[in-house]
Amino acid sequence: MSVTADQLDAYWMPFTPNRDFKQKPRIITAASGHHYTTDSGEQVYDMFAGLWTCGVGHCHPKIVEAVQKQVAKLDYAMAFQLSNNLSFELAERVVDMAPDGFTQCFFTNSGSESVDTALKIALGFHRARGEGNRTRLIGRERAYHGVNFGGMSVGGIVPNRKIFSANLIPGVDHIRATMNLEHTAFTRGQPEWGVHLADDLERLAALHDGSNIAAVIVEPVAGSTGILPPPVGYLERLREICDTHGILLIFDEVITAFGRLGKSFAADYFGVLPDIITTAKGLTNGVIPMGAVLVRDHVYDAFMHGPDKMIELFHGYTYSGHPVAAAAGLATMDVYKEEGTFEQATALAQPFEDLLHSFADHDKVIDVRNIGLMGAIELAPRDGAPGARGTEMHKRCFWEENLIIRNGMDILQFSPFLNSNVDDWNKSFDSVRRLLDSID
Ligand code: PXG
Ligand code: PLP
Repeated sequence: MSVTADQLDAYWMPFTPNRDFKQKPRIITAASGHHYTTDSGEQVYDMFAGLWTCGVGHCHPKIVEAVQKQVAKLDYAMAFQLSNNLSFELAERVVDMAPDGFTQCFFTNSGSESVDTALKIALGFHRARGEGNRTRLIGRERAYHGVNFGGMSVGGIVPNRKIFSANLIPGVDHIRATMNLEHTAFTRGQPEWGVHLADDLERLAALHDGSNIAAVIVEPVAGSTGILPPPVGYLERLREICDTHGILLIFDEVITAFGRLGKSFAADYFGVLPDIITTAKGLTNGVIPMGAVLVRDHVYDAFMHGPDKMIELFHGYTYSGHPVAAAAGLATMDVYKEEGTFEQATALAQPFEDLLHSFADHDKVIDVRNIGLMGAIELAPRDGAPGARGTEMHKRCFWEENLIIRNGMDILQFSPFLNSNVDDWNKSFDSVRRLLDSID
């Protein structure tokens, strides 16, 4: 069942060079477990677990069954002033998994919506406490926080911001990214170098006065921009500075939540407690779009004043807490527990690290980085053609090796399943090496 050439036109694809793609499309028609089926019937191994989404594999029978049952029972119920039973159940389950003190869960439909929701909650929190002057938001260079206006503004990816530059939200500043190949190349896990970069936040607090800053948002491990594990002590230092100045700390865990580092949340993995956590992706194993913002009690409590018939937060989505998505989420939480998914991920982190770092001495490789089940191999760019080598690797892995990897410019990225088989990885990395040896 292939897409015909004239059917390719109407779909404006996201984050894709449309004209190039449509000359030679790569189209998936089915998936099961760790493999996709292409429109030409090939089985392709998925080394990206969807798009960081499908940690326990594609079309997991338990999640499929839950969704099928739910869609026939309750398709949708009005989300404002009314709700469905499953959204309450899922909120409770997620909050139970979260670090101590996280008591509330606000549902969204994506990571981008989770980020904009979290930023709005941060602003509302301060205002509710009589600190409406705290409006400044701090992000970080190289950060990805989705594509909505708030997330784009605190984000630090230049091409994503470039054409919107005049219309980004005002009052945003950025601290520096934590990577510097001179100091951190080929580090396994967290680099020893770079804790001082957290002091950028102290500098911004001195510049603007800390009392004007609402929140700082960081990915505990920067994902999209090529896997940047935080320097040792860095997240702890951010927490300290936030405490000194009364700034809320938001961890954007759209990628890192639900087992990617072998724990429920990166906050647990690093032992650093933020005030707000944003999630999506692994919440439903990618089966139905859904995100969630987790909030600590002091943040929620600040809103719970005034007449109890008043809406406390003027914010929400038509599909917040969608019952079919919530059914997928509940089944996903069951699978994580019953199959010991996070323990599986923990056990796989070392073999994954070893395989990645076996590329360290390759002449086209300038860095290898990893933490948990997040890994990157950074290639030297071709002279005058940055990104060309990485893109060619992605395409040739697909066409010649039946393997999905992702590239951001010349950084090859790997987001393996949390329940991967190491034999599949051995084959996949053999494929990567074969191609790396043969390309220009
Ligand atoms: N925050 C973070 C930290 C993310 O990683 C988003 C927000 C936005 O989520 P939505 O669901 O709106 O896409 C993300 C998404 C990549 C890649 O190649 C990563 C994401 C999306 C697409 C590609 O690493 N992360
Ligand atoms: N635009 C219009 C005209 C709408 O009526 C709505 C919701 O009712 C939205 C945007 C927002 O859609 P959603 O709640 O799905 O984010």
